[in-house]
Order: sequence, then C-alpha cells, then structure tokens
Amino acid sequence: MFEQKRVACVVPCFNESLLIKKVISNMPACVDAILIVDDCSTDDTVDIVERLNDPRTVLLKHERNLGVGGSISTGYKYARDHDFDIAVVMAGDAQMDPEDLPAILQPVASGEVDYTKGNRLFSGDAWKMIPRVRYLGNSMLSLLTKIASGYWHVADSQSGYTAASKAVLHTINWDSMYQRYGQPNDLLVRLNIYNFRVRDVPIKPVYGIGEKSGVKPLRLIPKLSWLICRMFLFRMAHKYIIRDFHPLVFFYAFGLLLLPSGLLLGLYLMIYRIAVGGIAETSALFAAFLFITGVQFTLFAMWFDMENNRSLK
Ligand SMILES: Nc1nc2c(ncn2[C@@H]2O[C@H](COP(=O)(O)OP(=O)(O)OP(=O)(O)O)[C@@H](O)[C@H]2O)c(=O)[nH]1
Ligand SMILES: [Mg+2]
Repeated sequence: MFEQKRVACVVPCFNESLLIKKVISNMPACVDAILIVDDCSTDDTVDIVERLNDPRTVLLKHERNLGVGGSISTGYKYARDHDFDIAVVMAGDAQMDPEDLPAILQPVASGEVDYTKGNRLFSGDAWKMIPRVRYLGNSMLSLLTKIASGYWHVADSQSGYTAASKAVLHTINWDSMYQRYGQPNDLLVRLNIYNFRVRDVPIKPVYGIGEKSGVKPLRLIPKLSWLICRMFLFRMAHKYIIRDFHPLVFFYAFGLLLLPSGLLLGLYLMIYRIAVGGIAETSALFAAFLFITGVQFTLFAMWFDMENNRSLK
C-alpha cells in the first residue's frame, strides 16, 4: 500500500533472465502485487520467476509475442479487473530505479494528477548517461509527442516508468492501445482525449547494467514519427470534433495545408529562377502569402491547444 492505495506493478518481460531477479527482489514494499507479463520469452525468464516463488508475484503469460505495449496492456487489464488503485510500470530489464517509485506514485496517490511519468531529461547527467542517438531521437519524438498529445509540459515521451490512477485504468480501452514501442506516445494522446491530468517526475536514467535493448533507433524513429502523426489526427478528431468542439481544428487544417504549399511553391520558384530565369513578382508574393498565413494559422492552433490543456497538469 502507498498512502492507503493498493498498488500493482506491471513488469513487461521478454527474455529478461539476466535481470528479472533483480527487479523482483528490489521491488519496494509499497507494491502489493508484481504483475510479471511474460511476452513469450524464449529463455528461462519464466523458470526464474517461478523458482523465486515471491508471494507478491503474479505471472501472466502471453500465448504469442505482443510487444512491450501489448504486455503493459495485459498488466493494466489485470490491475483494473482486480480493483487496484494505482498501476505502475517498471521494465523487466531493471532500468527503473526503485528509489524513484515514491516520487512517481505520490501525485497519483494524493489525487493531484491521474498519470505520472518519469522524465530522465531533467537530470543534469542525462546527456552523459543516455546513449547519444537515443537522447537525440528521444528529444525529437518528445517534441512531436507534445504537439500530438497536447501535453506541452511533458517531455521524455519514451520513458516507460509511469503510474496510472484507477480512473485511467477503467477509462482507456487497453485493447486498442499500440502494442509495441510507440505505446507511451499512443497512451499520452488517449489520456488527453479524456482530459486526464499528467505530470512529469524527475528520475535517474539507468543504462549499462547488462540490459539488452530491442530498440533500433534509426529504424524506430521514422516508424514512431508516423504513428505520432496519426495519433495527432486521431486526437483532433476525437477531442475537438466528436467529443467536443473547438475551432482550432480549422486553424490546424489551414496551417497544415497552406504552410507546405507555400514552402513547395517558394522552392519551385527559387529553382525556376536559378535554372530558367525571371519569375513574376506576383508569383513570389503569392508563395510568401501562403507561407506566412500557414505559419500564423499553425502557431495560433498550437496556442489554442496549449490554452485548452493548461489545466491538465
Ligand atoms: N524488445 C522487446 N522487449 C519486450 C517485448 N515485450 C516485452 N518487452 C519488455 O519491454 C521492456 C522494454 O524493452 P527494451 O527493449 O529494453 O526498451 P526500452 O527499455 O524502452 O528502451 P532502452 O532505453 O533502449 O532500453 C523490457 O522489460 C522488455 O523485457 C518484446 O517483444 N520485445
Ligand atoms: Mg531497456
């Protein structure tokens, strides 16, 4: 129990025989149940968990590999159906420091917010501790996720160290959540649609403890960027058209139409000017008009979105 709240810890596991023992044995006492979700490991992760015979551990086994998002979804559904008050997520590769858990739990337990997530970028050492490609890729995805999710105050979007309230557990449709590495981005968008309050909590980055990551940044970044763009459209439609209405969708629509049109036309005219010769002044002015209007529409749309989500901290 943490401040009178029953806490379940979801631990997604895929071939974590090296570190799962450490995760279970270091699990803080405030966690009432450790939900180990085995995502069809091919090593002896399951044997190790069974041999430990820890009284708090519940082993949930997938019949086929679903990915980290699918594993978290299995754990969340168990926590929801067994009436837990808070569900936290700590990966099976021991990259989440148990000492950070009270800070992650506290805002949700006190009812200040509905969802907290660890932010490794607050730490002054983040640049030194997080591998460079991951740091830069994460920063880019975090910026895209701010736009897509409407949580402009949230960064380190790829962090998986999170706590979700009972209301969140009972509201989100876990079967439709993205099943692989884009899960944190997908969930932030869904939380915003239901106006849940989300807060970042500073945590320590943990790398180089023998963990094996399945993340291949150069392949993953374009895939996740595309997912985040789709989720942005999903949020616009659900939050500002279907569930409620706000004219900012028109601002975004005009902005996203005019801004690239102005850019492309400007580029075309520039190439034409260099390769062929003179262009009409009116054409150049038209390109500038499209571009400037597009920028203004986009910035106003962002501003309206920011204002609309200001209370969700
Ligand atoms: N790679 C991988 N991990 C899975 C899968 N299903 C569950 N997981 C678990 O998801 C957690 C996170 O996976 P990692 O590949 O380490 O990704 P990450 O920790 O988010 O990213 P890094 O910062 O690069 O380590 C681990 O506890 C895995 O055991 C799967 O299908 N593939
Ligand atoms: Mg990892």
